[in-house]
Amino acid sequence: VEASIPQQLREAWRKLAACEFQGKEQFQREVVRHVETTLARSMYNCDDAAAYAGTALALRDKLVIGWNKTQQNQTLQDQKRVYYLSLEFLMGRALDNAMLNTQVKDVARDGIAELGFRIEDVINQEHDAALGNGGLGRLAACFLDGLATLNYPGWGYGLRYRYGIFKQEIVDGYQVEVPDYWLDFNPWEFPRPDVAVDVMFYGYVKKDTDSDGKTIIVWEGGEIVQAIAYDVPVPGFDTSTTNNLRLWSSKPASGEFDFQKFNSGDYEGSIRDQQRAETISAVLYPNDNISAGKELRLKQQYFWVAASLHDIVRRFKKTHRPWSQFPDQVAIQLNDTHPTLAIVELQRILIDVEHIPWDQAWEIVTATFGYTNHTVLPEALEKWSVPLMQHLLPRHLQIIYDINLFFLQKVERMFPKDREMLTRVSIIEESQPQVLRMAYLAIIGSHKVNGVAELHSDLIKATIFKDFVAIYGPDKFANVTNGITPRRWLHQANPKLSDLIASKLGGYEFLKELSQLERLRPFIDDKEFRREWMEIKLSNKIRLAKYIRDTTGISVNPHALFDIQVKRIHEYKRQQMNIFGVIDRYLNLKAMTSEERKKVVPRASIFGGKAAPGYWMAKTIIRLINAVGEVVNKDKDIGDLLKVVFIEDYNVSKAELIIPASDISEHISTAGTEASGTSNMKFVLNGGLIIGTCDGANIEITREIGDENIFLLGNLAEDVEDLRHRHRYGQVEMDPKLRAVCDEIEKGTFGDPSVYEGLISSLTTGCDYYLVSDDFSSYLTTQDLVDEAYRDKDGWATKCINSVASMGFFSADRCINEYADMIWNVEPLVPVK
Ligand code: 475
Repeated sequence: VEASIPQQLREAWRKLAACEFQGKEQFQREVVRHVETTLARSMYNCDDAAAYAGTALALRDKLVIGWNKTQQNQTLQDQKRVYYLSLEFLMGRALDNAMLNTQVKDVARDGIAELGFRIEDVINQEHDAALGNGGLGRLAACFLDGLATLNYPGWGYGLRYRYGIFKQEIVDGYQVEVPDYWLDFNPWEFPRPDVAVDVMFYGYVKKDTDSDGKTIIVWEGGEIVQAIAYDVPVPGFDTSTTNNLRLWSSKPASGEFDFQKFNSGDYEGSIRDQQRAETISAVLYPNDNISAGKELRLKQQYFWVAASLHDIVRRFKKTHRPWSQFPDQVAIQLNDTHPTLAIVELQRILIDVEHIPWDQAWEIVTATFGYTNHTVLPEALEKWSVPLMQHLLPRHLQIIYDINLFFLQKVERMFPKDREMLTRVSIIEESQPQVLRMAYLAIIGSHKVNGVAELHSDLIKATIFKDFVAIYGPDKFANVTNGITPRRWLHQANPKLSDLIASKLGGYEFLKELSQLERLRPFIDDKEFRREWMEIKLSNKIRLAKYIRDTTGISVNPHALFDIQVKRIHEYKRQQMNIFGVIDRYLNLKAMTSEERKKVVPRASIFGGKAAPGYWMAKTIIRLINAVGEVVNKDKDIGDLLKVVFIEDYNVSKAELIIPASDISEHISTAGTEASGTSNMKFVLNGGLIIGTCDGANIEITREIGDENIFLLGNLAEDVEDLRHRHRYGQVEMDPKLRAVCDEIEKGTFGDPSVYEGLISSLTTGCDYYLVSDDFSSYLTTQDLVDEAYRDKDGWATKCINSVASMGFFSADRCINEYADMIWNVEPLVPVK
């Protein structure tokens, strides 16, 4: 590559472009410079917010240098890259993570203290980047951290929503949604006005002839919206590699607004187009595991996919390679079916724009894409209406028809006479109106399909994608069990535990090679080590108890058993079973004599999580949790023995506070419904135990840590179908304890019982689809075992430490390496100095 700086001057340039601070003083100088000049403030009006801004900008300057070098190196090395397409990136806060990954936190803590601030207060000023709903979006964020840490040339592509997931407020026990305008001050993004892509919607398709007289297909006459790139640096841990997350923002293609309309007095009309265009990237759809099928969502998907592919193709074309080499240079991973149109868009570019024959083009396409499935819930499987697709993307619909035709021809050759097979596997479902089954399109257009935990990967092969296994053979389907980044979820969230582990293992290597946690085992019998370990747990519980008291006024005893369930509120996750269990516990306590009560293990039941705004049952569950809290927490008979807390607005930064404080956490989905779960891994890695069903990654966690270290309960996935059948035919007697809980609610103990009618009828007339009544008694017995185990403090500590020692497998790094080997075929690069 050509450099604009002459050879003889480059050394001087390099010296000035250093990735690190030259000590504390330089850090301080940079912070003060940014506060004084970038923000135009002085020490007389520098508050925590300004100190945050100064610190973030000082650090950002350093990140950018590593980022530039990485990008230049990746261009020079010209190796295969991986692109992770995800509609959600739930990044959380960036400052602490950037300080830790670049190892300047100590310098920053001291430096900022001498300027009059506490680093914790500064860190707490940052707004979460909450461009995601839950598991799927946070997984994408952990993957970016893993990719950068392992020096893979890997980019994320997403949407730059103006509003991330809503903020949750609890008013009179109910969830209220408040918009999350997070872009007020965001030092972590770089607008790239020069990276702009025109994206077309609507229009018509016509046949034409080119200059050689060949027939070509032209899609034109549509509405054009412009995609502008915003880049976010993603620093790896203990490496100079800083990868890129590119987020697209929408704006009108032609200037700011319509001058003609403006001049003719139609002021409102003049900005209408602008608003229409900007609406595309305005807001994240707040549904987790639900597909709403709205036109605007489909527009978001195509807008993002078209801009990203244009970018990827442009980068490839700069290398002047033949098209056949595209899959040797590019791997694209589809994070669920949300980006499935990328398959169609690449095929369109290859055949309509590059004029490559269909078969050759299709070979390139399928060799490029991999598809990850994250859910088997029927309501989450995306199906787009054919008339909507026809209207919005007429050329893409034609291509989908052709993909389907060639696919069905192949299936017919394989299974002659099996007409039902053709109906079952067709991309088009013959409903009114017809709909497109996006998961099928994703399978057909990818070379590998994976689930996210063993059970889940087996289930998709045996159920929703069964026919496709028969067609393609089992090798097209793989499992990559999810993982989490130990940098954020141990080192950042639980610095004391990370430091203790490092002191025993002789450094922080384990953060890059998590299986080294095994080496903790010899210390298990070391009394002092165990004491320090449990001391740290207590201090994390005190930290959370203080937060709870400050925000809710509820005081929880830090010595109580902290029982935590934090995740999206969903019927399949069964927060309902948890709160019903809490009511059962309350009833038992009320029935005890004061002597009996003395023997009880005090418990704090802590909940957190958002409900989709339109999800009535989920919102009712939140209401019930708060109502139970109101009654229990002020009951003088109960005191410290039971507290019920709902933490408002659960998000990534709150997870960092909550997870290290758990004694036990709940992962109690109906067997076969939670694809993996990732918070289960985070809790165990932080020295908490779990109570859970045989579902998702719980099963593999059990295998790794041993079944003596986990509290498993409930029916198995293989029994679910049968149980549901029995419910439908009224063959299930309700568990008496569950009946008693329902009666208590219906009596009005927790306020107007009509509020909770839906919750109760779901178990009775609603056929109890999530099988709460089938697992309830097992759940209660298992909770008793938890109490019993917690009484034995030493035994408990042994379980916790043993479990942490066995968690190496669940690192996002292991997971990324599996994707790289099995699906992407990409290699890490040697990072630049
Ligand atoms: C699973 N979101 C977790 C996690 O693999 C798993 C679907 C449709 C529309 C909008 N959002 C979605 C999901 O499907 C999702 O978040 N799935 C989750 O993916 C990572 O650990 O078990 O529920």
